[in-house]
Amino acid sequence: MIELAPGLILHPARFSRAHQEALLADIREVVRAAPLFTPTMPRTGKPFSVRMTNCGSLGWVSDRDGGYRYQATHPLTGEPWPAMPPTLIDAWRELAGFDPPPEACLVNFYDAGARMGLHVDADEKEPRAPVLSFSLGAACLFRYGGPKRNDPTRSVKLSSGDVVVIGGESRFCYHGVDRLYPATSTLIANDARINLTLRRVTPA
Ligand code: MD3
Ligand code: FE
Repeated sequence: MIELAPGLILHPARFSRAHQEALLADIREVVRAAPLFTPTMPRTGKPFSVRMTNCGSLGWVSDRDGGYRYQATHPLTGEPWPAMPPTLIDAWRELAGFDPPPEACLVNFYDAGARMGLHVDADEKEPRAPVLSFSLGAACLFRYGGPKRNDPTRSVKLSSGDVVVIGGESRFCYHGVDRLYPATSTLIANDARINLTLRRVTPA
């Protein structure tokens, strides 16, 4: 366990290969029921390079007209999000240190060229709950800074099986994914990466 910053805890290789495979199998089921969609930026409509889906009672979405938000249904199918698999609820109990269960699991699918610009996760209304991040597949270069966009940043490589717990002072800090590293995992084909973030959205 490495404290990258106050409240930002990295657990390198926290999940075994077998557990990563089990998580991936659950996520493939989620994607079958709730296909990946391409979010777009508020106002400009510029597409993200990361595709997304969700499971749980709420899911994070974004589009030009509605902006960033959580909602109970898939933006394209209109169906409720699939249930959160027990593997994810169990992981939250083990790692979050926060009692009420997560409501959303945002699934980020990065193909080889995808990235995620610096941003803050501020659409959740329960600031005491941490965000849990699980990395699967290709490694990435992750960047994190402070609460202001122009605070200095540091970088760390996140690999398949790593868990990051984001809480305390780090919960509302800027962060992003600069790039993926090819040929770093055999879990997912084509040098792709999947990141899962578990979130409590409504006040406990
Ligand atoms: C640090 N995802 O979905 S997860 C996101 O790897 C997101 O896909 C990245 O940022 C990814 O919003 C990073 C790790 C993470 C998540 C939230 C944070 C790190 C964080 C919030 C504050 C500081
Ligand atoms: Fe984020």
